[in-house]
Amino acid sequence: MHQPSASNFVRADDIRSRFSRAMSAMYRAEVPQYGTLVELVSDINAQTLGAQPALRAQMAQSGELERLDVERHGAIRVGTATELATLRRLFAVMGMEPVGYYDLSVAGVPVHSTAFRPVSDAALQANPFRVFTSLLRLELIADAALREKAAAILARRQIFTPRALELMAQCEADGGLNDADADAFVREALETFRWHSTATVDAETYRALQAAHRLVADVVCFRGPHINHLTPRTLDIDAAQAAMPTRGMDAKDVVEGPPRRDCPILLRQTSFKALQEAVRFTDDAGAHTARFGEIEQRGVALTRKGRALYDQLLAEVRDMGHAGSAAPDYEARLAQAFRAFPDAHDALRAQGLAFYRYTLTALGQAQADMATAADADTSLNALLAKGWVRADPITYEDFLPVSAAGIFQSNLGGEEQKQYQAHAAQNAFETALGARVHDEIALYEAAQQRSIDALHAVLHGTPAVDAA
Ligand code: OOG
Ligand code: NI
Repeated sequence: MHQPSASNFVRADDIRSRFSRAMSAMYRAEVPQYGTLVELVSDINAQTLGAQPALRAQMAQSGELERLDVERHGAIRVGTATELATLRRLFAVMGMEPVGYYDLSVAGVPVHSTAFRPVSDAALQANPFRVFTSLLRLELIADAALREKAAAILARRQIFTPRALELMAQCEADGGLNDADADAFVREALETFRWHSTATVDAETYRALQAAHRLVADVVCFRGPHINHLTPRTLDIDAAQAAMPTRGMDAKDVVEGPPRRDCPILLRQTSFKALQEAVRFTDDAGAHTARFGEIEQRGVALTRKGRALYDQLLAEVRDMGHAGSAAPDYEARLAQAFRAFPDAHDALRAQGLAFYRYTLTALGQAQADMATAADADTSLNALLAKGWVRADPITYEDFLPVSAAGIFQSNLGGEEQKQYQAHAAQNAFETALGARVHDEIALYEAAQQRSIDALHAVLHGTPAVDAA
């Protein structure tokens, strides 16, 4: 009988780091073009850091420099509630919790999604790796016979190895995994995300499901939810986008998300289009298109007010001429519309559009040490004005539904335009998941508030609550 002992447990953050490293190595071996993308990003990051010594110094100081080359996210799609709920348990072993609900049906993609990610400041700092996880909405397949067939095919598969299931249960029972078990867990978990070049269905079934939607075929016809992309962080996404073709990559047409700005907000993403790969159906040879490579650049997290402004401006641009992001002047229109979004941190903060982490400066610490602070005006604005406190942008750790739909398109050859009469079904998603998802904006709000409470605890010995 094994003797669990908390002191021997590997930290969940470390298991997540081991897992993301193993995924990266596997995906580079499986999709060589992804390795080319990683090299490109690393070259562009080196150039950017070379040209901006201040950025390099700041990143070195915060510890970000050493983590620059670790992957930031990946994505998978599953077919059943049991698969989703078991993934929740698998990711929990690595300290990843479901955050956010994304309804992609509005964009013509028959899935809804969450992101499994670390939640605490310390865990995000240790390794922010996340997995965007989509659940197929079989009810959106119009043909009842095909829908039932898809459900029956999915019901027959087991996407987790027996040992992975055992280790999840062991971790839940004991509260952790020791070093050898953690390594075994990573090895076994990896099997779920591996590519299978043999489909579980015949060519005709594949074609019928593909006609319902290409993503339906992708989810239903294989033994597991192959990882469909990984995403490193770039320091200059426009330069990387421009350079992709010079290294033989077929880049998607536009960078998703906000335009290039002085103060980056939310998330910008682009990818090379999914590759056509040879597969074997049970009766014939064929091809399948699912796997690609993506890059991301993150900015400050927005408040509900900031997010509403973002959504409104983006909708204005996309509604013009109903061309979405396909129109040739998209970038110019995007930049034009976003002039209405303040582009200085002072303004973003003062107008309550973005979240910041407040810390005491050396000057503020000196005042606290001399106990002169207790009598002073300690509203945040006063503290910032006096230079006792600094405000650092809180990074956006989540995804954007319109952008995600644009990234999904890289799988769909661009011509797939389905319309679904569906609406968001967060309750159904959470029932399948077996848990509620975190409200992402509440998490940023709480992170900002923790930083404010910590300040006031130092300045007064008691936490205060004023956030403005
Ligand atoms: C997920 C697409 C969404 C992102 O970065 O927005 C995504 C998928 O293609 O399965 O990964
Ligand atoms: Ni992605």
